[in-house]
Amino acid sequence: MKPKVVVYKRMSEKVLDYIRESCEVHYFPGYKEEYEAFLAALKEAEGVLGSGLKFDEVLLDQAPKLKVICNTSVGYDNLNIPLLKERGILASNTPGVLNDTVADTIMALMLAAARRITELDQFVKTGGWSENGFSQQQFGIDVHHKTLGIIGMGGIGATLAKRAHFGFDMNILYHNRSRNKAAETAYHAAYCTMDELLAKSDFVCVLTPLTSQTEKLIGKREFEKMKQTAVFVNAARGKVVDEKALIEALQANEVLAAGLDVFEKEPTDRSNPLLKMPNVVTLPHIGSATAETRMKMAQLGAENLTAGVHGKKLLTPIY
Ligand code: 8YV
Repeated sequence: MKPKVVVYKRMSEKVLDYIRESCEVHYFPGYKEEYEAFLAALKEAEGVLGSGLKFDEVLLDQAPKLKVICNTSVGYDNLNIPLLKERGILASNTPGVLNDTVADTIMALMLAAARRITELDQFVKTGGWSENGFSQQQFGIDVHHKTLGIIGMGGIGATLAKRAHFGFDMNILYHNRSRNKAAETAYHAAYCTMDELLAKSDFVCVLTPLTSQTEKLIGKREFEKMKQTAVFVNAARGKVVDEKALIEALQANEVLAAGLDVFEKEPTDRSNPLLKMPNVVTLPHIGSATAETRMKMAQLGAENLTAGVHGKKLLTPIY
């Protein structure tokens, strides 16, 4: 008999067929709408594949046969790792395969915010571009040759540093729990304290995972330390930033602009003041969302899943 697994995220038939070769797949791409059936399947499941669902004690109690939880994301703030370890449940994520795509997204946010791309796009589309051209008030700022501060120098951070260093002649500063010697050598990234990074960077990009240590890592104090001309980019998790402090910093012109792929509450409330600011470029948490990369993430997740339920070594285990 094939082991039962639950897939709770939309996946291509190709990936589902790969899993079906060795598992009985219970597929709930819209699990919230069919939660009862989803819970019933979870009761029998030995493996789970998807992203974002919070596996807390209550949910884990509903899944007594679970051997492995596979995230189709690099972040795993949805998982309570000590609890999973205690219960002997394995876990995997999808590092590496999304580095290039997320780094591309961050460059896009930096460029869009600095060069006012979305604002000027609206200007053209709403007929603001007249015979008089456009005003100097609408000029942006350069990205090239500026200083980029990266908070969290893991795989995505280093891939961003590569683009910024080689493609845009940027000077790279970084702050991280540990030194990233490879990025120091390859992209001349200079390790510095958080305060030094905040004070010297023209672009500040936060890329840390969300943990109890990084929650609200960037708040009032940090925004005050940044240059008034700084562009702030968050492609990590919304909760790494004190969103109220970001709003206040933008309102008080303590920073110039922001590029945000993530928010404290997702989807965002339409009442969120950030959505009304022309100097804030927003995306709906799509850092890794290209057809090619999401396919790679799903396939890697599927390979971890089948390995885990068949007692084999995970390809990209979290622990
Ligand atoms: C997604 C991400 O959240 O990998 C991550 O940590 O933030 C994104 O790629 C997404 O869950 C993919 O399904």
